[in-house]
Formats: sequence, C-alpha cells, structure tokens
Amino acid sequence: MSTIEVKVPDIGDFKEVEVIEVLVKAGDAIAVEQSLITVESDKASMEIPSSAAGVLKELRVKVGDKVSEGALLAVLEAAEGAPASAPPAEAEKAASAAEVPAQAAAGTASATAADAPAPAAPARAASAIVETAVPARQPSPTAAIAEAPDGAHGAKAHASPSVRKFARELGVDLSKVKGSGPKERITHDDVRAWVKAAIARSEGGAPASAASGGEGAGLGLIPWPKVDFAKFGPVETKPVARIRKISAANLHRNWVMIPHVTNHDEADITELEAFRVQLNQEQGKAGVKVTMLAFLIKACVSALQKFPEFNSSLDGENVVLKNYWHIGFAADTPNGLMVPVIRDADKKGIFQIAKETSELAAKAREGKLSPADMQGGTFSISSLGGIGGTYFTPIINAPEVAILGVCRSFTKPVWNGEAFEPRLILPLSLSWDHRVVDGAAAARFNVHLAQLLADFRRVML
Ligand code: CAO
Repeated sequence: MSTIEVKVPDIGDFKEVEVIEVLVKAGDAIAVEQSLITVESDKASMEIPSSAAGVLKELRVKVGDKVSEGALLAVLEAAEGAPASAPPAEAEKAASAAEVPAQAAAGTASATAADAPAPAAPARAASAIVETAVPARQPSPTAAIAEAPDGAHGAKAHASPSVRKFARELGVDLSKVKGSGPKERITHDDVRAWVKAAIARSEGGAPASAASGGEGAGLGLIPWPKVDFAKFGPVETKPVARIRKISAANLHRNWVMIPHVTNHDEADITELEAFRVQLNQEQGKAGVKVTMLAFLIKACVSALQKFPEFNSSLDGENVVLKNYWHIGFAADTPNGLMVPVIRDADKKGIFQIAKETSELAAKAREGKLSPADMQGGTFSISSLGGIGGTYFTPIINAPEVAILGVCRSFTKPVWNGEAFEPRLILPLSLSWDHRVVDGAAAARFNVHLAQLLADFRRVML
C-alpha cells in the first residue's frame, strides 16, 4: 500500500500561520478536498484541504503549530483503486469555479467583509471566497473567511467555514454562540454544546421560560437576571399554576409577535346605566342580572359589523374576515385568566348574553370550562369595571386582531353648551394589531362604539 504526503498548498501571502483547529484524526477516511486543519492569520482564517484521498496514517501538525506553503501536514495510506489525488483538470476546474464567487463576493460584500483585507488571489489550488451572508458558498479548495457577517443577523462570528456550514445545517445563529477556541473562535463542539443547551432549555418547558424570559427568549436579549432574593429578605417560593403557565405563554407570544397599539376614548353611558338599573329593578331578584358587559358585547358586535377588519385574523399573506361574531371576555379566576366565548352574539339579546356570561364566568371560576367554551372567538373584551382603574393596554388574544378593555365608569362634568352637567363616563381602551388595522380606523371604531353606548338605539340601525 502506497503512502502519500499532503502538504500545505499555495496560500498566497499567508506565511507562518497558526493551526487553530484540527478537523480529522488518525484512522479517518479522507476524501480529496476534505478539510484537514484550520489556520489563522491576523486577518483571516482558512481551512486547508487534503489534495489526496486515503486513510489518515499520521497527522504531522497540532493546534498551535505555525505552517507555511509546502509544510507537511499529513501522511495518508492511498485508498485502493481510488485516484490518489484530484486529477489536474479537476483541480483546475475547482480552482476556477472558486474564483468566480470570489469576484462576485467582492462586488456584493457587506461593509464588514469588504473592509477586511482581500485574501491573496491564490494561483490554482488555493482560491479564496469572502463569505457574505448572501450567496450560498461554493465548493473551494481553500475557503477563507474574514470576520464575515453570519446569517441574517449581521453580527460578527469568529468561525471556520466548516463550522459555519455545520451551524447553517443546524439553523444555529453563530452570533449567539460563545467560542472556546483561541481568540474566542467558535468550534464544532461549541455549536454542538449550544444546540444541546437550546434543547435542554426548550424541554425545560416553554411556558416557564416564557414567564421568566428564558435566555433572552430567543430575541438576542441579555439573560434574565438571576437573583438570590432570600439574600435581601424572607421569601416564599411556590410553583406557577398550570393555567397561569398556559396563559403566560400565550400572552407572551402575543405581546412579542403582535405590533400592538392602544387607543383610549370615553363613552357617555349615563342613559345606558340608568336603563340597565331600571331593567334589573323590573326583573327583580329572580331575573337575569343585566350587566354592562352584556351591553358592551352587543355594542361591539354592531361596531365590528361596521368595521369588519376588527373581526378578522391574519393568515399568512391573507386577512380572513369572519362573518360570524363570537365574542370572548376575560374572566378573572383563582387559577388565572380565562377567556370564555359567547358564540353568535349577533343573534342573541341582552338578557341571553347576560345569562351566558354569568354562567360562563361561574364555570371559569370553578375550573369547569371546556375547550369548546373558549374556542372560535373573533374579538375579546376585558372588563375591569367591577374593580377600578381608568385606562389600560389589554393584550390582543391571537389570532384575533383587537381587544377592548373597559375600566370603571366615573362621573365627570361635561359642558353641554350652556352649563356643566354630571355625566357617567366609561373609559375605553382598544388594543389593535397594526399589521391589520390603522390608527384612523381604530379611532373611528372607538368613536362609533362610544356613540352606540351613548344612545343604544343606534345598535338597531
Ligand atoms: N363601571 C362601574 N361599575 C361596574 C362596571 C363599570 N365599567 N362594570 C361592572 N361594574 C359593577 C357591576 O355593576 C357590579 O356592581 P353591583 O355588584 O353593584 O351590581 C360590580 O361592578 C361587579 O361586577 P363584575 O365585574 O363582577 O361583573 P361583570 O359582569 O361586570 O364582569 C367578569 C364579569 C367575568 C368580566 C368579571 O367578573 C371579571 O372577571 N373581570 C375581570 C376581567 C379581567 O381579569 N381582565 C383583565 C384581563 S388582562 O389581565
């Protein structure tokens, strides 16, 4: 069996460059052009490929060695029957194929890559590609990188082409990986360790990590602060309730993924509240208690029919406008927030809606809501009127595109053209998804809703 010596090819002006990574070990079957080591100069790093195929008998360099063109890298036992090295024609082809992207890259390289000194234009076997985020890498005998931006993130990552390729295959953003090699260079093992840690984090429970912010929750943020609270005073630690974990994960996603805007307005509900009190008096204790929430649901359906984009969902490139009006309402329960849904609220009267909201709220508090009770909502209302407050910014209940928050009504003096008179005012806070709705439409929606609540006869129009 014959042996072949593999030497450092022409690497342009690079001399006495340090071996920073060894990519193979004795006994490995080596293919022609397989990377053997990575070397690094002050300006760039590059992988040195094998000029021949065979089994690696001996590697003659180690990490930290300095090598130049012609230095002996490895001794191979030639693979039986296989051509010991790339035929010259193939090598020429590979070299010229590599030179094309090198030129293209020079024209399209980002500022970071363009600022880096161009690797020496090597003759034949040692071409160079300045790797940018844009083009797919071409095969090259020797690929040089110059602190090129990685992926779409634009952050500098210090890694060899094979590590970059490995990271791309696994979908790893190298700017997030800490390098353990010389000068914080990222190695294959660093990428592997990062992936393992990411899997462990996600297996640790998305809701919990969402609640705590996780490791920056994948947003490139600094990690959540880890504080030993007991150092500062007595503490009590208890697990997050199951429902709170679920709602936390949903709220977190919605808050992060939806560009929320909230418009505030006021509705004069003086007459409506008087009407509500009158209805409840007429009915007595035996009847259904008519609530402001029931009127709000009915008024919202009417406003949603006038402004259908608020009763829609985003579905990829499409907006799905729904011709049904199922209204969810936030219910505060001992276990956390739940959102039961009043189906076909457009077909129901105030008494029916009041009855259903009261039943569903009771079911929510008893933990007896079924999944069907909470599905299919097209718009939500969050009423804090029984508690207090003036305005707040409710989080949209995806895949809906808007939510109405209402707080406690209050009496304020309103100028009627001749004098101030006391009026009962309901504060409205409408949060909407700016991908689907615009501010002008939201302002119109609120104005219209306030008109409906001020004169409920308008709901019939
Ligand atoms: N202004 C003034 N008073 C109001 C009011 C308002 N906007 N809304 C309700 N009230 C009054 C009611 O009339 C009732 O008074 P009485 O006891 O004298 O009749 C009292 O406040 C209690 O009402 P309620 O809030 O219990 O009942 P509701 O039908 O208005 O609301 C429900 C039902 C399920 C919406 C409510 O119980 C609830 O859970 N609200 C919290 C929702 C929530 O948590 N939102 C936040 C989500 S984001 O974290």
